[in-house]
Amino acid sequence: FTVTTFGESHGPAIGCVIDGCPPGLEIAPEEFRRDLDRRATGRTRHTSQRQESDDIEILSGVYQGRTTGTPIALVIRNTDARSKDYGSIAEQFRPGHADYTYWQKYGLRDPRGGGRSSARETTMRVAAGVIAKKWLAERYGVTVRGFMSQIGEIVPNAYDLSAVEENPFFWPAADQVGELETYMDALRKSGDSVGARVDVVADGLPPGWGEPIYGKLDGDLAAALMSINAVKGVEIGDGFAVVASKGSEHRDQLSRSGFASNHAGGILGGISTGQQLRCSTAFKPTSSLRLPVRSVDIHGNEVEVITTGRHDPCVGIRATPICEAMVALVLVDQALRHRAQCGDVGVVSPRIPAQLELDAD
Ligand code: EPS
Repeated sequence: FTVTTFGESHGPAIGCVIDGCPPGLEIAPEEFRRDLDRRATGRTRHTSQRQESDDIEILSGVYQGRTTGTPIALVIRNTDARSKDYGSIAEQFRPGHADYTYWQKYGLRDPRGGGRSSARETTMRVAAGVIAKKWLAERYGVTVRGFMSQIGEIVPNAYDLSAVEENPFFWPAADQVGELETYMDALRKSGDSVGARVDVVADGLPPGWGEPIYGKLDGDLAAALMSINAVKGVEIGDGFAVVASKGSEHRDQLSRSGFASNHAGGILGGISTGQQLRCSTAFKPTSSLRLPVRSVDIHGNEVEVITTGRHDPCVGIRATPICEAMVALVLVDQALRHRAQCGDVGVVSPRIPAQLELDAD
């Protein structure tokens, strides 16, 4: 199950090709709507105000509403690019932006909307993720859900997943939404940006997905999540907190009724345990700011850069569906690989209880 995307933020269209999708999955263009809207710009005042309808066209791989097993090509036309916004910085490097490395690597770049390095690229990851999520749910009953777990210094005071879709931040604590709105309004007015953390949990995984050494489930998740623009860190389970923990605390004890805790995040030795999968992704603050900053241009002159136009004060606000999509894509791939090698032995194991549950005590 491989996905490649194509297109630039201000080109005529963006798209993706999904190779290796199992045949027979029912999929219709309208099924992409919900997740594409969750990720899109211009839906609330807390994100970039670019207005794209993000209507998907299915070009191939689906016949009479069902996947055929051949490559699925999806495309979305860009309709609201304003390339003049980039006129003044076309030859300048925004500090903290891929402008600099694209130029150093290729010696040329499409500066309009950041071209390929724009968050617009993530639209097609989300579209591919819609197919992955649907297959996981239908074939294995696996659900993949995300939420924002930090914005700046603010952390949730509760983890209520039913609150997540009821606010523009994917925040799991309803009573903090007002505080977040005030924080984001002040940040936007100041012209600055802030980072964020997004968690994803996947439930219903059988034990056995993932390869023991090369192609570890956690390795694939880290690579997939790290490949999202603006990501600077990925954690699995307790993540970097393991550094300060003792082995006697970290080990997840087993009993006849399952694991007593889940510090490992549902993965041991690169293979799913059958517990909830937990991962966390850190997004840096957006680098396109209207606050002036020192830099150089492509000719080596020192310049002051001011970015105008429409930008996200916190790109992490739109990242929850993107992280969900990347996790779902990895899980589909690992499910297919596991099935190819072992059949569905991980679903109904002949050796141990199939689905270990957290001990109710
Ligand atoms: C982006 C800048 C803005 C965002 C864009 C990401 O685009 P523009 O400069 O064209 O107004 O709106 O995000 C999207 C269009 C999207 O769909 O995610 C940037 O600098 O990365």
